[in-house]
Amino acid sequence: MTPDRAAFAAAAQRAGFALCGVAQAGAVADYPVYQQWVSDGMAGPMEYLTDHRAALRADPRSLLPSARSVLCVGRLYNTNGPSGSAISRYAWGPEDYHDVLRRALQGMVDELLSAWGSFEYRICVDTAPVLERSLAREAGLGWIGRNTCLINQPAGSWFFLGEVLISLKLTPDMPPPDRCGSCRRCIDACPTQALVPDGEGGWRLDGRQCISTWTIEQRGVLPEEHRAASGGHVFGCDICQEVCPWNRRAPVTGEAAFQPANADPDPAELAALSPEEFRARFRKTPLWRTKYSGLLRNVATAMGNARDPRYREHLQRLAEIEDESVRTHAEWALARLEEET
Ligand code: B12
Ligand code: SF4
Ligand code: SF4
Repeated sequence: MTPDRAAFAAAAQRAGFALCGVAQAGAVADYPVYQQWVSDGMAGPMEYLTDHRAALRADPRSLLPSARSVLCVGRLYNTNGPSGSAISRYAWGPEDYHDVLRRALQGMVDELLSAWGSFEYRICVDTAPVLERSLAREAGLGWIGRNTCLINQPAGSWFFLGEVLISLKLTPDMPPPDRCGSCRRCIDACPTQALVPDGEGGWRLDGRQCISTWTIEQRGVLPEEHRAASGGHVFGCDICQEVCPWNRRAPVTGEAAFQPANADPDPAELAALSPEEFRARFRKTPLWRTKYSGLLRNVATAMGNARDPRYREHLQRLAEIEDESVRTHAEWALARLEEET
């Protein structure tokens, strides 16, 4: 059977993807944007973006030489949790989205294999060296906002992206128009001025300045100015999406994996976790990425920035922990408490 888009759309919907579209597998038009971003040093500590894998992003066929199309999907993760949480919305659920999307994409592929007959494929979710937002834009899933997120007109931007590179040719979709208009809310709201002009009238995210990089990606002791600028953020940052008007009426998902289990944790409770408790609670969630010491380091920073004397005893305990980053941040936080009390 010839591969038809309707069968893909139906399979994507059955697999729980609210958004889907097709991009051609070929040279990615935005790759020069990526190259410029990397050569300007904006990847900061994220070496996986700058090492030998950087060049693979130029064309998805570097991952699957037989690829002719890219099936792009988006999965909603928005729920009715609190805004301004110390934990980013994408990490509230009891399960890691990589596992959820991969499983669902495999289900979708299995369905398409029986409909279309055999084809070669490769599933990608986040970690593969592909320019997911660019491909999704080409596949018509949304436009790139000034906050650099992919935004869909009815769905907003609270969704994950995934792709299946396949060896079959499908008719590609068209990118939608940019609907940021004259809005600048994300740029004005970013507490660290991480959204910077690209010199050509557009905007890009300087990864060295983003709270999300510091609290999720960067290991070890953070520079003092980054500690103070991280505010109450313990894992990631959502500010430039929370202020986006396109997220005002963003749909919510009922998917169990993304329900807000960790939306509003008590910092004192997090600070008191043993390594075993951390493992039991977060092993299957995105928070696992920081590991135990990374989470405690971030909790210590947030406690220092809260300048709440009730955190003193917790910080004193963290200042005794063997890991250098936790100790250093806890000592810094204790000094910060003294500044106010
Ligand atoms: C590295 C990374 C980060 C870094 C850097 C983010 C960044 N903006 O570059 C950090 C740690 C900061 C980060 C943060 C977040 N991330 Co992230 N991240 C990635 C990752 C692994 C690579 C992104 C990358 O290549 N960055 C380099 C820049 C240059 O690329 P880019 O932002 O994708 O931009 C491309 C296009 O947008 C386009 N483009 C951008 N600007 C312009 C301008 C013009 C004029 C043109 C023509 C094109 C263009 O070209 C670029 C190159 O292809 C992707 C997964 C993947 N494999 O793609 C997830 C991904 C982008 N992240 C995601 C998410 C959910 C987040 C967070 C919300 C998590 C959080 N709460 O902390 C935040 C959002 C912060 C933000 N405003 O972007 C989702 C985004 C979903 C969406 N709707 O957009 C992705 C796709 C993961 C996924 N599979 O769902 N992330
Ligand atoms: S995630 Fe936060 S720190 Fe990063 S660009 Fe957006 S508002 Fe700024
Ligand atoms: S806040 Fe405004 S400028 Fe920023 S991404 Fe949303 S619509 Fe675009």
